[in-house]
Amino acid sequence: APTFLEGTEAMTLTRYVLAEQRRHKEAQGDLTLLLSAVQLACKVIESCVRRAGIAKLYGLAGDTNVQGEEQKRLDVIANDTFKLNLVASEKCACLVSEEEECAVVVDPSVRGRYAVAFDPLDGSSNIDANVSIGTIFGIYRIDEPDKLNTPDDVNRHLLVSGRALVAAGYAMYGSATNLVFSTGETVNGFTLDPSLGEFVLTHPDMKCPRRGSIYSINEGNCRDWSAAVKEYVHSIKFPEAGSGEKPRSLRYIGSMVADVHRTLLYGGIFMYPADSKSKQGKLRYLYEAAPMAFLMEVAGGRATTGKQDILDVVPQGIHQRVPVFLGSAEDVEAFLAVAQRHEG
Ligand code: P6P
Repeated sequence: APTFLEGTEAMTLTRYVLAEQRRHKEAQGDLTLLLSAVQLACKVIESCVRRAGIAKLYGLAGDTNVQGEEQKRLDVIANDTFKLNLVASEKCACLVSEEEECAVVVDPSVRGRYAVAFDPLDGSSNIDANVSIGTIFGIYRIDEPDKLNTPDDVNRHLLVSGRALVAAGYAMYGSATNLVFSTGETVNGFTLDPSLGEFVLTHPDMKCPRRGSIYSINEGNCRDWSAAVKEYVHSIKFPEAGSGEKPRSLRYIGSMVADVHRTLLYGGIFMYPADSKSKQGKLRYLYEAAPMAFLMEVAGGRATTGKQDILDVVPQGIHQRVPVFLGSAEDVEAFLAVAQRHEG
């Protein structure tokens, strides 16, 4: 087709979300507008991340600038960007951010009926090495938004299991910029086309392969793993003779969005277990584990703490951590069989 048609044929994220809204007659368009705010925030963060290296060179980001002013670090910029766009959508009642100790209650004059838990720039310690990093978000509906007056009120509404999620997703700032999200029926992946400034549908109806040939874990912690994790990892590195199994490949990027995105596409298992150093593991429930578990389950994968489905956990605090084992259903179930044997 002639090039001028390119921009008109693409299924953009904006068109996709509007089509989703039309498919749900009862929808009033609030989630559409909220997702539009999320999309815009991810585009702004993407632009900041892309420029950070050069900006830092000129002392404009993550350093002191020419006036000697302390520049905001990228994750603070990302947090401010995400928060301000969500508040500006007037669809949020409260926000929980990895960067904010307490929940943020939105002013009643611009309050909506959704709560968003987000990690504005997960993996930001990797940015100087130009490793893929990302934004993770989970969206909940708040039934009585006018009853929210203090962060404790928010806690009561947000300290619920991930089964209450109405949508979740992540943006990944890698060699391309992806935005992967679901409202519960299918998982769809979009890629930012810089020439259009639009996210374009590139991965419709993503399904996590039933089993994979990759395992993803920080082997540097193996001394502190539980016996079950040690046994499971050993079993996939040294398959029994005659089992017909080949040793798995290890891929560990150290940036959750990148490790989960690869697991969703290629299959395998991503693990961040609890260990003797971190009794609850490292990853946070509300804005890392639960949103990724939501996506994995919709895509046909599994996500467990080793004791229960991640989505069944009811967090006790907005920054609670949980052990994470997620990915291909057969691989996660093989780990669970080992874990249950050690529990028993
Ligand atoms: P470790 C990044 O700091 C992060 O929060 C996740 O994105 C990532 O999966 C994990 O920590 C990596 O942790 O201990 O292996 O460096």
